[in-house]
Amino acid sequence: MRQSQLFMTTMREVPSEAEVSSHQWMLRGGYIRQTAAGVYSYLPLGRRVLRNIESIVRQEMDAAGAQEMLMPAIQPAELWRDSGRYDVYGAELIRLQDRHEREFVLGPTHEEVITSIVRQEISSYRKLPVNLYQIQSKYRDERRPRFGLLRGREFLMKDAYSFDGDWGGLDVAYRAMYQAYERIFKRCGLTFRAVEADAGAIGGQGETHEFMALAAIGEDTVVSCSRCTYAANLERAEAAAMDKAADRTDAIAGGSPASTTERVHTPGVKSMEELTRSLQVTSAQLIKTLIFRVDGRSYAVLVRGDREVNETKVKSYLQAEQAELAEAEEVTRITGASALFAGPVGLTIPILVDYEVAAMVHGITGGNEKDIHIRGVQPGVDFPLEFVSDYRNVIEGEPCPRCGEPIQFHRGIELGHVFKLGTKYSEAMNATYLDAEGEAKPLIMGCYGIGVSRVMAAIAEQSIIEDRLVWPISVAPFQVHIIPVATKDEVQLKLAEQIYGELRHAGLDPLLDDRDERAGVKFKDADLAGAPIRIIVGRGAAAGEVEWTGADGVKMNLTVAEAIERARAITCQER
Ligand code: 9G3
Repeated sequence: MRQSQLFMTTMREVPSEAEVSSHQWMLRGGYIRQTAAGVYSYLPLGRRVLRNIESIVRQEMDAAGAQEMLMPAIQPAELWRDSGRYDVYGAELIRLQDRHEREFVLGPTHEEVITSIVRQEISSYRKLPVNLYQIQSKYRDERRPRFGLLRGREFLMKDAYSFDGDWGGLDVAYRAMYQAYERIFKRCGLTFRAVEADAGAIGGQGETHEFMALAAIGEDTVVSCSRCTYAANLERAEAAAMDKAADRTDAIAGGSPASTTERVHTPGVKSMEELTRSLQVTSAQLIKTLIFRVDGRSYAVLVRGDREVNETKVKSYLQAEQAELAEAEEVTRITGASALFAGPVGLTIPILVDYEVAAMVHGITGGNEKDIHIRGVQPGVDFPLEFVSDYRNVIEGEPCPRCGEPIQFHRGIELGHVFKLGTKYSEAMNATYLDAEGEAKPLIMGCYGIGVSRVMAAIAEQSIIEDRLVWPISVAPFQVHIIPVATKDEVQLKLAEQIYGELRHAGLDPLLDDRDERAGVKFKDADLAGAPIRIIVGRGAAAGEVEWTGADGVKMNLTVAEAIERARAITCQER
C-alpha cells in the first residue's frame, strides 16, 4: 500500500484517559478511535491487525474441527427467560424493545441462542459431536470501561460451543479447544499461561481454564507455583490443605470444653490496627467476620484477621450467581453493631468458617455490640463449625497446594476462557437428543471464548519495547515498511519503487512511504505503524544497497536481492 493513500491519522498527544501504553499507542497510531465510552471504531491499521488475529483464530478453530457460523447480536428476551438468566443479570445486560415493544437483549454471549438452534436441528446422537463457533461483537454494559480495548462495552469475541452425547466426548472437545488455544496464542506471539479458573456466573459442571497474557497492567492475578505446573486465577487458587482443622473439629467432638469467652470493652476502635494495638495482639489472633448478601440471603464469613475473604470462593461454595458485601445498615440489623464489632457468637445467619479459623484454638472476635469485643472465643464451642471450607485469598509465598513450594503472583490479562458447561443450558432449555436406545438425553455442552479485540491490545502491551511498538510478524498491519529518505532523490525513489514492486510480486503487502515528508516525520510514523521489517532506502541506493532493520531491531546493510529474499523468508513462514 502507498502511505500517501493510507487513512492513518496520527496523534502527537493522547487524551489523559488513555492510561495504559497499548491504549495510548492505538490512539497515537490511528488504530482506533473512541466513539463512546468503551465503544471503539477500528481505523484501517487497527482493522488489519484485528483481521490477522481473526485469521489465526479461524485457521486453528477449523483445524480443530469446529465449524464457523454467525448468530445475531439482537436476541429475544424469551430465550434468556428460558435459561433463567434474564433476571440474574443486572445493568450489564443491555435490554431494548423493538417497534412492537417486544423485548430483546444485545448479546453479551450466545449460550441461549446456540442452544435454541441446536435443540431444533439436532435430534439424533448420529449428528453428534458438533462444535460451532462465530467471531462476532458482544455487548456488556461495563460500569467502568477502561484501558481501551482491554475492557470495552462492545468487543469482538470468538465464541464456540461444543455438543456431545457423553461426558467423554466433552473431555475430547475441551482438550481439542485447549490445544487450539495454545496454538492460537503462540502464533499471535503472546507470552501466556493457562490457569485453573472459576466457572463463575456461567456455572456448569466441571473444569474451566483461563488463558492469561502476562502483563504488568493485567487486572487478574495469576497464582503459579515456583516449581510444579500448578497455576490458577487468584479467584480460584486453593489454600494448601490444612489437616489441623480436622483434628480441631475431632477434638471438640470428643467433649465440649467449657467456654472461655471474656468480653472486652474496646471503645472508639476505628480499625483492625487500633484493635490489635489496644489489645496487644496480632491480627492473626483475630477472627474477621464479614457479612455477605448471596443471592439475596445473608451469610457471615469468617477468616483470620490477617487474611482477605475471596468472594468467588464464597459464591462457588454456595453455587450462587451473585455475592457482595452487605451494606452497613444490613450489618447493623443482623449483628447489632457496625462491621468493626461484628462477630460469630450468637449470630442466627449461616456462618461460613475458613479452615484457618476452624483450626484456631481460640480467637478474638467482635461482640456484635458497639465498643465490645470478645477474647477466648473457641471455634466449635462458641459458634458452629458447619460450613468449614477455603474462603480466603492465598498469599504470595505460601505453600503450593500441589507440591508445597512457595507460590508466586503475576498480573494477567484474560485472553480466553474454556468451560465444561455440562447440561446446565440443555436442561434449562430442553435441548435433548435421542440416544442409540431412542432415549431423550440432554446435550452435554462446552463453551470456549477468546476476546479477539482484547488479544490485539494484549499483543500491543507485550510488543511495546523502549517506546517502540513492533508487532509480531503474524499480526502486523504491514509486515514490511519501505522508507525512501530523500524525497527529491530520483535514485532512492526508483529503488524504493522497485523493492515495493518486487515484494508485492512475491505476494507481500508492504507499506511504501511515498509521502513528501521530512525523514524525521517518516521515522516517527513508522514507529507507530509498527512494521517488524523496515527497509530504508538512503545514501546506499546508488550502490544498490538498503538499510534493513528486523524485528529484533538489529540494523544491517543488504543488497536489494538480499532484502527481498530475507523478507520473503520471514513472512511466508509466519502467516
Ligand atoms: C451476561 C452478561 C455478562 C456476562 C455473561 C452473561 C460473562 C456471561 C460468561 C460467559 C461464558 C462464556 C461463551 C464464550 C466463552 C465465555 N459475562 N459471561 O455469561 F448476560 Cl451481561 O460469557 N460464553
